[in-house]
Amino acid sequence: PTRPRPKIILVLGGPGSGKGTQSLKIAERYGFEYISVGELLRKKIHNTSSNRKWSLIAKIITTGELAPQETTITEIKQRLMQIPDEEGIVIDGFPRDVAQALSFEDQICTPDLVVFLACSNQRLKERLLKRAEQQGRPDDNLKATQRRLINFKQNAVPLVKYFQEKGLIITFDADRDEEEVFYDIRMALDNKLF
Ligand code: UP5
Ligand code: MG
Repeated sequence: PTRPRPKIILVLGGPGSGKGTQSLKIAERYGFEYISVGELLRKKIHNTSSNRKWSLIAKIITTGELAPQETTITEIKQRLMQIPDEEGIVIDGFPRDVAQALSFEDQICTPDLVVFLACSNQRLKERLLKRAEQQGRPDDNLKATQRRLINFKQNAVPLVKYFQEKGLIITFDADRDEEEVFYDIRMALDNKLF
């Protein structure tokens, strides 16, 4: 018999909402593959030197704006093709808006579940500031952070509504402690996916 296709879980939320943190926990708990789309783009930039297209994308991301949709989807597709037979795949930080959600469904598939990490602006800022001190991603500067927050605010409501209408999204209060958030995610996933 052919294997069923892997379960696809999208993890969405503002910058600093804990997408990476919670996605990794999901991947570990359920033995799923993990893809961070931001990381995918940053790695590509790092490994592609003196290429006009990717230097431009590097600039876009450093200012906190979104990379071109088709480029992002192409990268996701390529990454998905490298993944062997998996039970599930957690995709962190994609789609960023409704247009991207439509393209994802068109070109890849309809997700099985969307996890939305709802976080107050104050918390998002605090966490990004703290991480900037520890690691310092190129887009963790003040200006880019503001841009990321604004873009997120603009796109989040229609995006959440889009997945809500499809009955695919679950919202979690992500202002809380990492473990508390994950406990609720785990309960929801056990219930919805298995
Ligand atoms: N932390 C996490 N959870 C916590 C909790 N519950 N309590 C206290 N602290 C908590 O967490 C952020 C920090 O907070 C960490 O220090 C963590 O320990 C702590 P993290 O899990 O890293 O949050 P995350 O939501 O992943 O934050 P991130 O900054 O990665 O979100 P962004 O959405 O900004 O980053 P991403 O990598 O997804 O995208 C970066 C850029 O890439 C975008 O701005 C865009 O330019 C580009 N991009 C696209 O163009 N298209 C895409 O599809 C994707 C990305
Ligand atoms: Mg992240």
